[in-house]
Amino acid sequence: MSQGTLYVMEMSPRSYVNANIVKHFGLDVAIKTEKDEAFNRAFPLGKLPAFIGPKGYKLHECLAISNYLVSLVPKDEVKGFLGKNNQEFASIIKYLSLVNQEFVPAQYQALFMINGRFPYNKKQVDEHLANAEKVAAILEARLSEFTYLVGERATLADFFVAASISDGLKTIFAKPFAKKFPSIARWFQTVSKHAFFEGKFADFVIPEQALVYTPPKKEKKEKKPEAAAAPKKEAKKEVAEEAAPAEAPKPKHPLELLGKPKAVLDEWKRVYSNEETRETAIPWFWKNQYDPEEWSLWKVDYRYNDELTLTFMSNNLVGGFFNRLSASTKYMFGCMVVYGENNNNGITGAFLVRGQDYKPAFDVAPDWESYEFTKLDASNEESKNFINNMFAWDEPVIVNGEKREIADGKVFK
Ligand SMILES: N[C@@H](CCC(=O)N[C@@H](CS)C(=O)NCC(=O)O)C(=O)O
Repeated sequence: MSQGTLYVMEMSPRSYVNANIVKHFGLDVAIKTEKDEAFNRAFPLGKLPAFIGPKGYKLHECLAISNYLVSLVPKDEVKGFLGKNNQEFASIIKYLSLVNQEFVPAQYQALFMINGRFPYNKKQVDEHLANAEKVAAILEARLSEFTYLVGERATLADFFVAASISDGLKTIFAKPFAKKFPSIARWFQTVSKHAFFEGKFADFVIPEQALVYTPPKKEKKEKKPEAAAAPKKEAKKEVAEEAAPAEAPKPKHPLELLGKPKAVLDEWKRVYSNEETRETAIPWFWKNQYDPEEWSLWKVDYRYNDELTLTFMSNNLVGGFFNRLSASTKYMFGCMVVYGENNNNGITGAFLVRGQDYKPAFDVAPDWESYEFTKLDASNEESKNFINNMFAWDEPVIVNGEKREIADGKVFK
């Protein structure tokens, strides 16, 4: 009889450590990477991993699940995975809890602010990094004297902690962290190569440089001529007046000056959303929407692809960019995709923009300069194919002559 179903988020260490327990010990547990109805019914919190066993037994919380999964392994096969006595067992729980509770949240909060997924706040990033390092210091103290965290052989504590720390090691910690905590670095090399991980970290390299926050390059705001001419002592009052939305005339988007185009964008956005992309929407676009007199086409590439790590994070970066572009929704349409795989991906896309210049449409987003803009000529077959492919994103994209699978994407509409 099946021992249950484990629901996981593939790229999350909390999840894949549990999945690897199932695989390593050959448990008869189904692994699901998609939430289904049974999951939604059983787990109102919706967090992964989660487990449903026979007779309606349900578990969430990765540490509880890993404990239960190991308990399913026959005694003679479990080989000290949870320690060889009560004290070792309790010490394993100590490290699991310490890292899950104190280290993992700090590490990801810092990482997500540094890579642009969350709004950046230097003070908070520094606090999170300091908190993560406090935990690292505890691990370092143990590992400077012993090969493993508990006892004399690798246990669940080593696997869980190594997996948890790996996302930070390859991004925000990197070599400077490895130098500061040399025993952790040495231990990570040993544990990550253990059969338990089935080669997951075979190509893992700790980068020389830690990922740092790259602030969006803001353009200097031009002063309004009237404001500049206003006498200084009036300044305070003026600011107060400007801040009152009812009285301040809303500045017009520069593209408003171009007047109404013949083909309104909303119509195209409706067709794109409702019709089959290749069969109907794309032919409609070329026939009814694209008029080179009124619109231009742009290839948009992220400039710092080599800093991207996980594909879902790259896609979130695109999402953030699109949010910041919202003031230009009326004047453009586009799709951006993430191609490649974790730790080797890039962002590219195609946009239709009102007018002949990309800048007035894009510079509403403070991070527009993180992207490169290349004008596309629709009479060129290759450019046209690229645009079609970005709108449909159903085929690999060619990057530097190489076919790259599209992992994810977003539509700006
Ligand atoms: N306290 C839970 C936390 C689980 C958790 O935060 N899971 C994340 C992935 S690492 C998740 O499911 N996030 C998706 C969501 O919040 O919807 C545990 O230790 O297992």
